[in-house]
Amino acid sequence: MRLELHFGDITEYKEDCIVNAACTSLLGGGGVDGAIHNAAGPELKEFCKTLGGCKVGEAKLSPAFNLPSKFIIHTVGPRFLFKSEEEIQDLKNCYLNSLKIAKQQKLETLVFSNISTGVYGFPKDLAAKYSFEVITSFLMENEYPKKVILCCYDIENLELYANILKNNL
Ligand code: AR6
Repeated sequence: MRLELHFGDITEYKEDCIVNAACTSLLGGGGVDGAIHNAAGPELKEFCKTLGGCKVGEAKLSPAFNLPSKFIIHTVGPRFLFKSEEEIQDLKNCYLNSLKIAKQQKLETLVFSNISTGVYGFPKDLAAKYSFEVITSFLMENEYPKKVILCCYDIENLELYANILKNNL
């Protein structure tokens, strides 16, 4: 199985790379971003200052410093404001661009947080559906990453993905 569903804290994973739901400055914030910056330590913020920010839908790589994983991909999800096609495409691009970095870097395992489904208010059911579509089609066409873990931190996301997996795998 190249796709796994987990319930847990992404900062505790010891894998090649975790994916952060960041903000455009890449300098930290609340939610999973705050948890990752806290656990990685102040060096992460210093490194991120050199990255020149990140646009919505794009993704950038950093070391993971004090975290057990090796790398962090920071991607900036869309706010769900206008329920527009552009916002949906931006969310898909977060997943796609993170997967492309994992492929370029030959990362074995990539652990995704549920991008945009917290502070940014993207409906969890839609985010689960679109992320599942992007991840499964990428895995079918590419050797790397070898494995993707969907790391849920709330029961609603866990149940939504569990239903999708049950119906599609
Ligand atoms: N491990 C795994 N998932 C987590 C963790 C954790 N430790 N903590 C929260 N989540 P959010 P967004 C889940 O708000 O909606 C920040 O301030 C959480 O349950 O972290 O993309 C940034 O700086 C939710 O499902 O990210 C941005 O300004 C998911 O992470 C803004 O929030 C995403 O929720 C980004 O908002």
